[in-house]
Amino acid sequence: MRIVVIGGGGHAKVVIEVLLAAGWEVAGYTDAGGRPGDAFGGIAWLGDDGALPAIRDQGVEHAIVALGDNALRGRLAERAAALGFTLGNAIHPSAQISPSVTLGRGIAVMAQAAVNAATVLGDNCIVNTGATVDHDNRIGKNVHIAPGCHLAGYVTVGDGALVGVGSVVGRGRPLAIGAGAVVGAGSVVFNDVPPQAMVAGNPARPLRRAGREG
Ligand code: JB2
Repeated sequence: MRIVVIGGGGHAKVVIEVLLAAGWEVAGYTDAGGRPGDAFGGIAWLGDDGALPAIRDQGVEHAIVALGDNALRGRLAERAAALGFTLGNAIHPSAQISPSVTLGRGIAVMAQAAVNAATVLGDNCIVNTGATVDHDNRIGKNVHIAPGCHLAGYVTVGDGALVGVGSVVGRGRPLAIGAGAVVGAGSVVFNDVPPQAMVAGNPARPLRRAGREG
């Protein structure tokens, strides 16, 4: 199946390699800052996002937004869907995903990640390299679970939240990270995090309010 990648930065490099490893045919990528002749791993820059309608007309049915910014990823995914693309999932072959997991669309699950029983992954979320998401989690839309995070069972992560690299979340009973919240790298989260809050440390404590877009 053919897919176009929206974004051409660091995250897109990883997504392109995951797609290729998973057997997708990558038609190319769009990027706001590309130049003619740009390519990564043999995958060519096709223009900025203004090229997407023509790419769709050429028969490319799938797209994935490969940008780390949660809010921008969500907006561009909506635009791609409005152009008639089906949002595809980039799941690395080494990722372990339980058969009872519910997957949305436009999701990236990177190498060595694990997602356990009865968890739900929302549209356009990222479960990054080596992260583990245990049973009965509810991961919202446009969430980023960064590399090396570990989420215990019954964790809810609201839309647009970022759980920073190497964080540990869970307390053996339900715990909620609110929409748009930011958990700083290396944090240990034992308590609920309010929407739009920014927390960090061990145990994680509030730093300040996050911006409107998390
Ligand atoms: O509207 C846009 C747009 N705005 C910026 N459409 C498209 N198609 N591309 C856009 N861009 C492009 O996103 C920029 O021109 C740039 O090439 C790219 C962002 O690249 P960067 O490497 O700065 O960020 P990233 O989102 O690919 O990766 C971040 O998030 C990842 C999860 C980095 O922090 C990574 O280190 C991280 N692993």
